[in-house]
Amino acid sequence: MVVVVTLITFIVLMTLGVFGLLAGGAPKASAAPVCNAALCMYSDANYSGSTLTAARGVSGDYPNLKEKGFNDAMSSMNNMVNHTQVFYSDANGDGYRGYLPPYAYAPDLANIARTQSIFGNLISWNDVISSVYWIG
Ligand SMILES: [Ca+2]
Repeated sequence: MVVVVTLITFIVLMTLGVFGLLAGGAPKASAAPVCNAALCMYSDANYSGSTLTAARGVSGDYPNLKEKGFNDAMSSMNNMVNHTQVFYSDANGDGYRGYLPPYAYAPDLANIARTQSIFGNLISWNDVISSVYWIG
């Protein structure tokens, strides 16, 4: 009986999302690892896989990520400085444009919408970024 009540309580709490809230809720800023650069870009979600770093300013711009072996590869990133980073789906600042605000973390670009298909499906930023620039 105790097991059944415990199980039902567990299911109810899961349904209410209580464990999700206890685990930290929506923003997971603290989950990001320390990035020893102004910007860190990763080939996998949750700051894993291959890493490409960038300094702040023009020297940290990558107009063509193909030259860095990072074209259409980025799945997470974190911005460690008080400047905005802008990224594009194509090289040389072409295509779709997105922003990573100062000190913002993006643990999974698959969850960030780039556009919407004609059927209404959200199309993400995962594995499409081809250029990045610092602004401000
Ligand atoms: Ca691309």
